[in-house]
Amino acid sequence: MAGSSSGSQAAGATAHVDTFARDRLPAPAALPEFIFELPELRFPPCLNCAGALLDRWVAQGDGGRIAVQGHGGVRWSYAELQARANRIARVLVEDMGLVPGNRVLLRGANSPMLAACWFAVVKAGGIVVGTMPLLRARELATIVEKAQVSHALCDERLAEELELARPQCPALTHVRHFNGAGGGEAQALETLAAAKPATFTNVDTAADDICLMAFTSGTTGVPKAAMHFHRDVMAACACWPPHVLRATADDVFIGSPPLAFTFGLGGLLAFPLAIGASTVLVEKATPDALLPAIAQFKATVCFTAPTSYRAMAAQVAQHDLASLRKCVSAGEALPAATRKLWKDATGIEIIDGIGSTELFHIFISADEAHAKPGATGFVVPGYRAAILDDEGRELPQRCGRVGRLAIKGPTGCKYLDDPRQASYVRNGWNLTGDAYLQDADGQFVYQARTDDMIISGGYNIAGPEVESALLLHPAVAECGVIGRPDEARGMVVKAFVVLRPGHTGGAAMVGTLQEFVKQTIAPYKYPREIEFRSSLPRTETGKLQRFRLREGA
Ligand code: 3UK
Repeated sequence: MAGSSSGSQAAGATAHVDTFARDRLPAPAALPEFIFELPELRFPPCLNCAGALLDRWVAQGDGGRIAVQGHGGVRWSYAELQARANRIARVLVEDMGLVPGNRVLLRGANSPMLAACWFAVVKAGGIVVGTMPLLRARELATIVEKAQVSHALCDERLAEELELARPQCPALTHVRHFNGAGGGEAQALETLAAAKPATFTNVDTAADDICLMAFTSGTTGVPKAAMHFHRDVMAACACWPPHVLRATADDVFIGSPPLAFTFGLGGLLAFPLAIGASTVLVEKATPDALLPAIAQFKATVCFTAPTSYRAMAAQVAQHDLASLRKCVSAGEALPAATRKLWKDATGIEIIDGIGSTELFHIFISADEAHAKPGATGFVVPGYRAAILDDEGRELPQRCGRVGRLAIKGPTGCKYLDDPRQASYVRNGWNLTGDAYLQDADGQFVYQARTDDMIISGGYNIAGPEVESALLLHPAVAECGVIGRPDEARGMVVKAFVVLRPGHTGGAAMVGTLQEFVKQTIAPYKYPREIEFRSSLPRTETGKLQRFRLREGA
């Protein structure tokens, strides 16, 4: 299947001495079909993405350009970032005994030092296992066990939970801390690194050697590890960024998603460095921290989630955002009301895009000129998209019927030893778990997660559409809509609403909001129940946890 019209990739010899990850790739028949139609996607057999993202700039004489900035006045050029990564790579290999293919857990909030550690692991042929800063010992232990992590580089300030996990983690034998308070800790990574030469010869990995494992819990259940090759990182850099984002080497990237989340790894590390631009890595990027950081660093390109744009829109006036020119939203559907709030506040049309951990980054998106409120956009060059019916057949293009979104491209789902590979990949397609339609203009319009569709009184109702309607009401700050099981109707539409300051919940507000929804979308979709909350359950990446709302209902 793969190969014929779509081209294939010449295979290089693996550099992995430790073949744990390679041995646990899905069987060939369980892999998605890969397509490499764009000429930029012909990769050499041997490829280390750290060389392509970082070393190449120094080699071509651009080592003096600023690569990464952070709080505390950190401003590293490409040459400085390279020197730091090289020294840490030496610590990994010479002091910590790393061999190519070993898994290295990285634990830290976004920071320049975390970026240096990421490159160090990749240069040394290791496999980065990123972890979200808020994870607890139990979750860390699950990851270490599943990925058989042998090494960890951990921010000193987040060391406690990792130490608590260690008794359950016999595989984890080498741990070093970084970003310490500056005390005389003898084993600090910075101290060890400072004693090393600033040179390192990258391990000559095959383009299809694995360079990272991204853990995804989805909304429930045991975490899955989506594995990506060196070539996948470069493929992502060659598709959405040049065709949709179109940033330049003079841009300064900033945003909130952690580097452990592929949305953040692409948007805040790989994409800026692939074009010789600079990135700002700040540890705290909540809406009230991100706005002043944009002003301070004169950032030009921002990556964050829809709820963050919504919260920031209200505070824009207090900050100088004159530098900002491009804003990217992903992780959840972007409600039309949020797009408008941000545009009214800043003049900037948000670039929405749907991506996934399994596909590494964005595969459907629209640039500013093609942004259509309520739609995600067009398939990104390099990818193909289809909408499948319940039998797995492709619906006619632009027919407007709702089905399952299916994607193929140069990247795709490769879970580490996981039976759920068979649910994400069917007949060569990656099934993202989203219900979508394609409208007459060719734009893909998000409906809901397939398991979040509400079927009430025989109607299919997409919770996010009801949420979008509620968000148009000035009293609504945030909301989440689910189906609550009901004897008579199968399910009833139930909304959980967080009100803006100055508004109070109660029967009158319930009636107002219900009437408002009936006036905005088809009346049968209105929420029969509304419950007021002070906040909604969200993941660390900003996704609404509808399953927790369902449990509560
Ligand atoms: C949902 C969206 C509507 C959708 C991600 C950009 O979110 C990312 O990865 P995850 O694995 O989740 C994937 C799922 O999230 N989703 C994401 N973006 C949108 N739904 N509109 C959107 N714009 O359900 C998808 O299947 O956490 C996003 C880049 C890299 C990523 N990993």
